Amino acid sequence: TATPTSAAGTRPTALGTAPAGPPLRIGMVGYAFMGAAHSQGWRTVGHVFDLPRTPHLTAICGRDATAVRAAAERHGWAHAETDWRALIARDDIDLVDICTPGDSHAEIAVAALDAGKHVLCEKPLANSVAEAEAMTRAAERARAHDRIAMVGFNYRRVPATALAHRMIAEGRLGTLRHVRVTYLQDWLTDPDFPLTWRLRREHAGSGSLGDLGAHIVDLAQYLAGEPLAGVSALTETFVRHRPLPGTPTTGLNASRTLHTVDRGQVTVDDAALFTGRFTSGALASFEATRYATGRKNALRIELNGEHGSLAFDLERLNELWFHDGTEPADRAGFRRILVTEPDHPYLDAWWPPGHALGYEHTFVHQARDLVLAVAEGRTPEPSFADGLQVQRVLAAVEESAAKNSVYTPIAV
Ligand code: SOE
Repeated sequence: TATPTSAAGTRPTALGTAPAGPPLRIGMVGYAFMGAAHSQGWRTVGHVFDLPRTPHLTAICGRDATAVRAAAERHGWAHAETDWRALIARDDIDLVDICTPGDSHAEIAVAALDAGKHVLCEKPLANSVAEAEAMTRAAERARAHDRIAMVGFNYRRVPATALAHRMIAEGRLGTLRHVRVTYLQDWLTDPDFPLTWRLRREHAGSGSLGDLGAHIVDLAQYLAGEPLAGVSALTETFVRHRPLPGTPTTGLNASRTLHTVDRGQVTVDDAALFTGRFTSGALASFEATRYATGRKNALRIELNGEHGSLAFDLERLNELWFHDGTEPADRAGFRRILVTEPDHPYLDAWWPPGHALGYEHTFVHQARDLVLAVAEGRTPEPSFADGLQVQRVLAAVEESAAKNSVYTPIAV
């Protein structure tokens, strides 16, 4: 699948030509939603950005031989494997990209790092703090051999959130007071949605908390530039039993044809709400749910500082809203920055000014940042240590929710 190189050592790209660097041979484990998204990132990145190394889609791995061959064909991978250990053992793989459910992250990542591969691992880093600690120790061991590990919090790679990060680092907000974050989806509102792996603790670790909460904890800490010092939480599972995925039982509609009449127990949270305090004393609130009817992928964050505020909504991801509180009061107010210009993060490589990007570009940017870190031999961000810290926040949320310790019931 190597891109043809001309005699002059350049290759055609979407936007012109780019030098062909030495290959960075990728092996991916998993081929469902995230596998497809990461494949798109690896396939595209060398055609858009000038990179010191050129990603090659060398091999993709999954347990179902027919399905993984189809995925290889569809996404442009040269080889298909059915055993991740065989993938790691290949000497034509430099970097292992883990796109499986959380229950296999630790085993695959530790084995890959110990075998001398670089690793990219989907979020959340693991299903428990203990697993994340083992992964972080493996990343530290690998660092001694110039191998690096990154966790895939792709929402850091939206140009608008990267611009927010730059503006906050420049001090445009001053001392931070509030961070308000929600991640709202609605794909579980149907009580007959089947009991897939995301609803089972043994596979997913937790529910909305790990799936969506991990993203907003990472983004909030990344933008605030500091970690959370403590949390107080409530979690809830609204629908406790759901149809088991299995033999077709009814032909009522396409979404129900794969369910059985038997129901199984949902063993994760459906929603998580928590408040938190950053180490500086800034206060934060978080909400992660799959029951926000009508909200599809609404990751919203607002930060208020002593000199200004920033606001972002993933459903309008080319926009960043900024209130500059140092402007004269008679003209100050939130204004929209259209984050589509060559001066904005990542955008000098894309289209002419004013041309919008989307969700899938975050995976291209993630691949770019990782290739640069590999070539420069530096620990990428977010590192496994960053992923571990998020895992600790998730564990604290579960602990607080289980204890109900600071939740004060109100008499009715
Ligand atoms: C499903 O809730 C999901 O696909 C998450 O797993 C992703 O991490 C998020 O980016 C979009 O929603």
